[in-house]
Amino acid sequence: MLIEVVTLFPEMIREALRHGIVGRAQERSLLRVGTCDPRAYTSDVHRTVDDRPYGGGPGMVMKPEPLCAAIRAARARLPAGSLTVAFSAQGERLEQARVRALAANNALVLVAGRYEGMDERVLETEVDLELSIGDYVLSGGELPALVLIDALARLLPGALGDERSAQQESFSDGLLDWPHFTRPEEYAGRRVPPVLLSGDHAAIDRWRLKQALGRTWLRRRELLAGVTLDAQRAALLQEFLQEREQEDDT
Ligand code: 9D3
Repeated sequence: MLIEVVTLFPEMIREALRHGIVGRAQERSLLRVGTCDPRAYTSDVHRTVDDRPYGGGPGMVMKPEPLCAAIRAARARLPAGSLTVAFSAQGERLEQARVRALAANNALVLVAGRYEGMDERVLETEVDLELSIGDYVLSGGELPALVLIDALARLLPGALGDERSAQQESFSDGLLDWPHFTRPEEYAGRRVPPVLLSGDHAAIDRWRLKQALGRTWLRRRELLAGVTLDAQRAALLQEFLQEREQEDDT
């Protein structure tokens, strides 16, 4: 997958992507991320990329010409027809289903805004899709672009280095994770659930699925609307809730 990020802070993008799974995906050439800085497409001595908003008010707006030139230069480095995605607080909320859909593209231009935003005409003429990562105020689109790149990289075949993802997906897709434990067996006066030490893999799978269902019910009930609870899962959730009531009584 080829990605070009249009940004006034190219170092912020490059630095962040050196680490972990995304860094390894780039080393393995599963992913290549380039950057394109609108400041390189200015012609005035001050290399101006922003200007005051028409109509007045606080803050500055990204000027259309250098931003647009950078987007076009980024696009020219990629195969024809690449999708252009801009990050703004006005965009549609990014969710895993959208990440999966975007992972089907072999090239993307990601546009990270700064200041109060980009001139609306650039969004209208150059951008296919506007995305937000959630309802909180950030300083620009770089972290959102990095969030998308991270989520995309994990879906590239070979990026995780094992088949874990596919296996886990069929088992607990759409649910929260079960609790994880590692050594020591007792920590802070709390023991690891005995079933995890039993070596009974069927019982362990059953316990994990039960915990995943129970935690999803307790913490993110709305997620259960998106998964089908077959008879076995419904029974496991009932078991979880009954065990929890018994714990509350003791
Ligand atoms: C007048 C109010 N503005 C500042 C408080 C609104 C505003 C402008 C620019 C709010 C945020 C930003 C910069 N944010 C992004 O570029 C952004 C973002 C975000 O802030 N939250 C979640 N997702 C995204 S994607 C891009």
